Amino acid sequence: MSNVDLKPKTKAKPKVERPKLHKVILVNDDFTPREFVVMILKAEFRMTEDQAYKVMLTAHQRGVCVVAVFTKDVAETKATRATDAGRAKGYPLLFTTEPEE
Ligand code: TYC
Repeated sequence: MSNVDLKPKTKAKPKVERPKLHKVILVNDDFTPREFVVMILKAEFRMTEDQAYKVMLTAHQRGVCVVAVFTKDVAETKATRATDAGRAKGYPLLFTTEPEE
């Protein structure tokens, strides 16, 4: 029993970095109707009427509002889809993305 192996049977995993999340940002403009912005927020970002209205109003009053954070790919896809939905109606509605600090 003097030669019992007391070494741990599992190896410590080296820590890996979590991928950076990216913010989707709603930008205000003077032309897109409020109700249209709310509709897009509900459809593309699965928000409730109340959540969508608050985000729309914040962008309207302050110029921009963070909508949500996602992995880079998802953030860019959603921002593009939401922006394109506005363009399809002739509105200058804009969603941008930026990495979180
Ligand atoms: N400012 C727009 C209006 O008064 C509404 C609006 C809000 C548009 C937020 C874009 O990101 C936006 N009709």
